[in-house]
Amino acid sequence: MKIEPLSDVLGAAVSGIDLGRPVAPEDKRALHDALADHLVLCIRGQDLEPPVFAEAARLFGPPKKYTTRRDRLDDAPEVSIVSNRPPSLEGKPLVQAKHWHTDDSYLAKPATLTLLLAKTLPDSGGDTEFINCYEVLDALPEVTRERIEGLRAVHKYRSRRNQSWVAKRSAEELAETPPVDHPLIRTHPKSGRQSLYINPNRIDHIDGWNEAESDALLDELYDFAFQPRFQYRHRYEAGDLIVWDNRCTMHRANADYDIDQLRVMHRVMLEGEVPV
Ligand SMILES: O=C(O)CCC(=O)C(=O)O
Ligand SMILES: [Fe+2]
Repeated sequence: MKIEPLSDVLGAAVSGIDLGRPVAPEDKRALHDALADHLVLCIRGQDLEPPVFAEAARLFGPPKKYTTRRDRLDDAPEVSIVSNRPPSLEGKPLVQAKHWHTDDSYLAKPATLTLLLAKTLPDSGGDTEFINCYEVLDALPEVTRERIEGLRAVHKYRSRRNQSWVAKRSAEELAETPPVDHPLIRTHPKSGRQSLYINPNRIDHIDGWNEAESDALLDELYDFAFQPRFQYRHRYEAGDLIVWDNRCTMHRANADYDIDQLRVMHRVMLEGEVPV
C-alpha cells in the first residue's frame, strides 16, 4: 500500500489496496493515521458492489442507514445514491450539493466520516472540492476568533439561509430531525485540534443573535473560509473512493461540467458524534 499527498492543503492518494478483501491490521492503522494527517483520502481503484462497499466502510467505523428512504438502496440501506438525476426530479438533471457544506450538521450527531465511491463519471469534470477548516480557524484574525469563542449556531435540515437544493422528506422523516445547535469552534476528539465548524447550507442563525447581526457574522466567516488558499479540488479517476472527515473539512460538488452526462456516486456515512 502506498500513500502520497495530493496537495499542501489536504488530501492523500492511497494505492495498492483492495477494500473488497480483508485488510491487514497494519494497513488499517496506516489508513487511520493518513486520514488524521490529510483529512481526505482518495483510495484508488475500488470496484465495490453496494453491500461490499457498506462492509468495507466498517474499516473506518460503523455505517448508518440513510434517512431519505427513496435515495437509499434496499440491499444495502447504508448506501445512498448521489446522482445528477435525483429520483424525485424524474430524470431532470441537477448537480446536488454544489455549495460548501459539511455533511449532516442538522443532526445532533453529524456523521464523522463520509465515503464517496465514483461509479459513473462524466468525460471531464464532476470534481469535488474540499476546505481545510483547521487551517481556516488557525488563519482567522484574532479579533474575529475572540468574537466567535463560545458561540453556537442553530442548524436546520431546511434552513433560512440554505443555498443547495434539498431533497423533499416525508413528515415522518422531517420529525426525525428537529433543529440542533453546535459550537462554531469544534475540537476534534482524535487530533485534539480545533477547527471552524460552519455549514453555509444548514446554519440558520447564531444562537441568541438577531437575524441581521447573525447574517453579518456568518457572511464574514464564509467569505474568509471560501478563500482558494484553504481549498483542494479532487479530479476523479474511475474507481476512486474518497473518504473525508466532516469534523474538520467542508466540501462541495463542482457543477462546472456537462450536466447532460450522467454522474453517479455511491455514498456511505458513518455514525456521528456530538460536536464539542
Ligand atoms: O457529489 C459530490 O461531489 C459531493 C456530494 C456530497 O456532498 C456528499 O456526498 O455528501
Ligand atoms: Fe456532502
